[in-house]
Amino acid sequence: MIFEEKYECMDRAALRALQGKRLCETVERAYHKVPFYKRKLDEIGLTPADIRGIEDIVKLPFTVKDDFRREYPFGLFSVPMKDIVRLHASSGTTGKPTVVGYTKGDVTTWGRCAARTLACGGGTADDILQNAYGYGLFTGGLGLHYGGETLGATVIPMSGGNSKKQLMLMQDFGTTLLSCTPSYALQLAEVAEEEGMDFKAFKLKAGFFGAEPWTEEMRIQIEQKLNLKAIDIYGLSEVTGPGVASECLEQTGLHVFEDHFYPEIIDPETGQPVAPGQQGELVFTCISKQAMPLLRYRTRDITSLIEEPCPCGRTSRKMRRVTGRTDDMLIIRGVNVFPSQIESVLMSVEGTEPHYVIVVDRSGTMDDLEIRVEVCRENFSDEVRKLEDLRQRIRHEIHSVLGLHATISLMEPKSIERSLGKAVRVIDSRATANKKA
Ligand code: DLL
Repeated sequence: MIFEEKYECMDRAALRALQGKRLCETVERAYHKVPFYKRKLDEIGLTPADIRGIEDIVKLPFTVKDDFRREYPFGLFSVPMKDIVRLHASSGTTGKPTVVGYTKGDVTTWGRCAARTLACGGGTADDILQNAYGYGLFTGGLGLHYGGETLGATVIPMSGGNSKKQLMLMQDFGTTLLSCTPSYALQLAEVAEEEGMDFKAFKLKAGFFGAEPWTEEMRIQIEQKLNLKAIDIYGLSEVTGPGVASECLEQTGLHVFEDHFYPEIIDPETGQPVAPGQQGELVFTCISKQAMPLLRYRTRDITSLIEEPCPCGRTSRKMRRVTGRTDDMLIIRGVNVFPSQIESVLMSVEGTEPHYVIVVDRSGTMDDLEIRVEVCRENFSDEVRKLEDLRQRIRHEIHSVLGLHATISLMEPKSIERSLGKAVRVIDSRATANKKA
C-alpha cells in the first residue's frame, strides 16, 4: 500500500513545481521570521525574491550543526512559542543538545511521513507495531509511534530495553511489525535464542531499522535471525526525525519524501553539487516546515541519489544506504577508514558474531587499530589452531580491503556491551593520547 499516493507517486514535473513553490514560501518565511536567516541572506546580498524555483536552491547558504548550537535553544524557530506544541533534542557528544520544535501542523506532517515509512515496508492498518525505539527527547520513539497511529496500525509503545518482556509481548500480542535500531534487533535475536524462542513461531513481517549506520551484510544476518524483511529507514532530528526516507519492499535505496525534504548531494570539501549519482554529503532543505524552516542543512551523512524510477510506483528519488558520516571517518596511519567497511568484512567472515568494537589508539607516533569481534559459541570452544586461523582470515581480509594491518582480538561470546539504542562501535583514544604526550 502507498500511504499518500498523490504525493509519493506524483509526476516528476509536477513535483518539481510543488517543491519550487514550497521553497519560495519557506525562504520568505525564514527571511522575515528568523533573524539568523535574514543575517545570512543579507550577508551575501540575497533576497527572497531571488528564489523563484527549486533550481535557485543552490544560491542559498548552508546551515550547519553549529548554527543550532549558536542559536540554542529556540533561535531557529519562526513561530511564537505558543504555536510550538512539541520539543525534541538530540544529544550531541559535546556541549548543548540540538533543539527542534514542531507546530501542531508539523506533528501531523511528521506522523504522515512516518506512516509512509511503515507503508513502504508493507505496513497497513491491520498491523501490530511494536515500537522499541527510545521514547523521550530522541525522535525515534514518538516519531514511529505517531506514524503507526496515523497508519491506523495498533501501536505497542515499548521503548528500548527489557528484551525478555519485548519477546513475550511480541509472541502474545502477535506483533507483525518491529521498529528499533539494527543493533537492538540483534540483541533481541540473542535473547530469544537464550530463551529458546524461535522467530519462526512469531508473526513478524517487517522490521524498520535505522538511527545508526548498518551494512547489507548486517541486513542478511538480521533477516535470517528474526525471520522478517529488514527495511532501512532514515531520518534526523534537525530535519524532523524518522520519516525522511525509507526503503520500500524492493530494498534498493530509500525513497526520500521529497515533497517535504529536498535532498542535494555536495562535495564536502568544496560545497559544490556533485554529478548526478555521485557520492557526497547529503544536504536537506525542509520545504514544508512551519516551526523551523531549515535551509540547506549539511547532514554530514554520506550517500548518493538514485534517479531511476522504482518498480514500486513511487516517483520520489531514492538515496543509497548511508555508509557513514563525514565526521566518523577515521584516518588511521593516513588511510581513510569508515567503520562500515570494517563491519562489512567482519560480517562476511564465517565464525564471527555481529558484535564488534573498533579501537584506535596511538603508541608513540603510530596509530594502532584493534578490532574486537565476538566469536560464535561453537568456534570459541574450538581448538586454538582454529581460532588462530579465524584471526588470520579476518586480518587478511581487513588488510586487503583497507590496506592496513590490524590487531584482531577474538572475544568470548556476549562479552561486548549490547546497546538498547544507537550502538557505540568506535573508541578513538588518540585525542587523549595526544594530550597526554
Ligand atoms: O536517529 C532519527 C531516526 C530515528 C531515524 C529512528 C531512523 C529511525 P538523530 O538522533 O538526530 O535522529 O540522528 C540522526 O543518525 O544524521 C545519521 O547519521 C544517523 N542515521 C539515521 N538513520 C540512519 C540510517 C535519528 N538508516 C543521524 N542509516 C543521521 C545510517 C542513520 N545512519
